[in-house]
Amino acid sequence: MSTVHATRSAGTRVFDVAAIRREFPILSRTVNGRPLVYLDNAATSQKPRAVIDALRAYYEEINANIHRGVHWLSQRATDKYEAARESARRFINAGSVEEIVFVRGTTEAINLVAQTYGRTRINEGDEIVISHLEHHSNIVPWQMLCAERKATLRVVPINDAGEFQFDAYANLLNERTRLVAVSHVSNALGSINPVREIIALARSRGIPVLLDGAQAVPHLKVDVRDLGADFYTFSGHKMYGPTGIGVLYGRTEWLEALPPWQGGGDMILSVSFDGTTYNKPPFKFEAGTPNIEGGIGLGAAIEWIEGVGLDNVAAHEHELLEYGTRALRKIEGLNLIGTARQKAGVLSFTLDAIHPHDIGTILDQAGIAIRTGHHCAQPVMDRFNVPATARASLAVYNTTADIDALVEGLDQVVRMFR
Ligand code: C6P
Repeated sequence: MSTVHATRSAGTRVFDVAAIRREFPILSRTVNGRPLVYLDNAATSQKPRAVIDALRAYYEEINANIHRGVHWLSQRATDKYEAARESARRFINAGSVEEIVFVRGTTEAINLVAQTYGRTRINEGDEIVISHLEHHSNIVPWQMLCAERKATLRVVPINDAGEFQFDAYANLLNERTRLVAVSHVSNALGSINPVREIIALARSRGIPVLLDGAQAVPHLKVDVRDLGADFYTFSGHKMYGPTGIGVLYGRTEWLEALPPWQGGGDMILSVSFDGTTYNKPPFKFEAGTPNIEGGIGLGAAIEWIEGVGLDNVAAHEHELLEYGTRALRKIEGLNLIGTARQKAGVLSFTLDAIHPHDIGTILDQAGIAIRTGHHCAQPVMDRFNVPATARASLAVYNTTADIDALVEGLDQVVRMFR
């Protein structure tokens, strides 16, 4: 467990963001001659020393293939990798480690469900319900599946604030609905969806629910059992861990019932030319040598977050979001897109008619990293009649000084274009 950075006593919060920042080596670098201001955390977060050290220690001390070797190194590597699975279980409060499938990331997790649940449970005339807020990863796999299975995709609308329309959702559910797949938190707007209610309604009608948790787990405490989710997906790289590793949580009854997706080593019990028997979950879904360093790094990231405390993360980011919202609203011509009442640390905006790519390029000259474009959520852009937005997204190491730098950078943008 890493250093505890924050404590709660008698209801007061002590939160040492400067100490947290010192744990992220990259945050002390300069970019274009200016101190780095990193506000592109929804795309990927930076990594603390604890994660970088865990990756290095794996290669320097225990590198070996896992689940296969009787030798000492292989056993140490297997133990570390499986300990990370237990950390992931604890992190989202899954019932058992068998419910934690390691995958490449959220995209692969959703595709896995589409290829297993989808191909065996969805037939001609069936319906899948998603929302207008989804990332392409939670749209395209379902479109591909619907084309193959002759099923229909139904889309829950959002309002002008970027909020999920619950009544419309209730009206979309019917006896043909076979799955609800929605984001927990929107990457493009930051809206936090009412997932508890979404799940309760679907499950009361016997419909399973997949939640895309890519933008939720770094920012708020997730308890998959309390939520009642059937499937929950997330990516390590957005939560201070490495790229190329993520988690598909699936309830035991689903993972036992569903067929494997990819075939290969590790996912079998025995193979002969007469047939193959499959391993039990989660290994049934983990063909081939996995991302061992990624799993171990994800375990380190989870321990690091637990050391800070997700309540502290959420409270800090909420304060910053409010500070940033107030500051951006003062800029003439700036239009905040995504003003949901329940919102995570995302500030998406347009500024006059200035193209977001120009905004991003000018900010970059000042060492400020934001994302510009459609954020892999083109239907959200269409909903607000914009081709793209500029998006600043927050993490636990951001400060009000970062927001001030952003505002100063935007003033500079305005000066150049007006
Ligand atoms: N969003 C962003 O800048 P992967 O690439 O598999 O780790 O995650 C895909 C994904 C799925 N769902 C949501 C809600 C996401 O935000 C993302 C990734 C990044 O917003 C990169 S496009």
